Amino acid sequence: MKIGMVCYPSYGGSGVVATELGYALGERGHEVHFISSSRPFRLHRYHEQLFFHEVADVSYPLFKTAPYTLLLANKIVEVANYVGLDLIHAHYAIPHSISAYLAIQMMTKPLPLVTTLHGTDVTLVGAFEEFYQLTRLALRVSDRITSVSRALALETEETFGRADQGIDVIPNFIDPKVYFPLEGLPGRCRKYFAPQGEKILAHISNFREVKRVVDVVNIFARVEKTIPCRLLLVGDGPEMSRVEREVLKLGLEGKVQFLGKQESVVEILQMVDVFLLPSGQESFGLVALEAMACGVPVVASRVGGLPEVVQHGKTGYLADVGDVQGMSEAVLRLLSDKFLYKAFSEQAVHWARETFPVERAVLGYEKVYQEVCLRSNARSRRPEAGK
Ligand code: GMT
Repeated sequence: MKIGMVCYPSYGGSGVVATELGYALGERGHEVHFISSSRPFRLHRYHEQLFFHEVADVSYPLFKTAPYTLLLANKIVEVANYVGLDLIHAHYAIPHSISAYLAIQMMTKPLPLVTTLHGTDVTLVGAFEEFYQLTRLALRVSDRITSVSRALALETEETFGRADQGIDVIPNFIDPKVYFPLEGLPGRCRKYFAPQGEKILAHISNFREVKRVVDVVNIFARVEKTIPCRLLLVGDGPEMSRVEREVLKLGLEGKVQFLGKQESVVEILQMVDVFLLPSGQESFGLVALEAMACGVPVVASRVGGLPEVVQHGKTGYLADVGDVQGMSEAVLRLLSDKFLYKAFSEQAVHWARETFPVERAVLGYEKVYQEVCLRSNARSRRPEAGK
């Protein structure tokens, strides 16, 4: 199949999922055409079945900002005509499914549209009154809707009503050939960050308010009073200044390291002891899965899709949003009992590999693609009414 993959290029789980799915589909012989404002950040390995089409950025005195949704729609039509796409797979309803829908209206042979919901498109953006009708339209005009967790599917149905065709849950996934623990070996840079053998806690995100990175710092502050440890903060975003101020306020500057945006996080995860994800909302929490696949237990909030990803009391611990005390106690429990820690670490790897393998997700998406294409072929063969 020739698939038009529309996604955000910037740091974030949805772009990672679209890109990794693209590589896996390429391996299975499909042709994948990424259409985005710039090259998705994980699309760096050459693959003969993968292509990238950049959406132009035009400036014109009348435009306050470039109308990206329209430019994207135009690009989708160009790519579809030129390469002969079989379908469009939009990651994120707003604006990608809307652009794809507009593009389809411009085509002589309309293509099927698959939309994957990643979370903030429904829980935050979609629920804003300003985007509500558009998100509803995106859901209605998609031939198939997939969601990355059961919680998100449910929330979508609660917010927008039940979609005619229902929502297929295809959980996010990992490739264990990429995400694996460094058995018995200390991570490469562990000595650099924790020279006295301190434990390492870590958090990776885009530092948006929803990630509650200030909670991460406060959890760390409580843990390090009892157990010598270091905190690695990976990523950047709007909350960065607030987080830096909190670190200074608590006098933790020698113990907290800011690593900024990193393209590959596996080397970091492989040297970490506990991963923290105290988000206020999380439809899945891909980075928690990546951490578990590297043998790192996760302490996270009991919210959204996280309980589907982290097994409370087996691969990590969950606590209520904002329960800094509960989360720090959970970290201390893990770090002060080496038998418990080993069991959690092994269970995390096993759970991540068995429950979220890339192969299962690719087969799930392939099935959805085949079904929408079959249905659309049947539709185009159907004689028009009255003829
Ligand atoms: O979490 C973010 O801020 C980024 C966002 C994205 O669009 O990349 O993540 C969402 O999609 C990821 C991939 O499906 C999920 O793992 C994240 O849980 C989800 N984020 C939220 O729901 C806040």
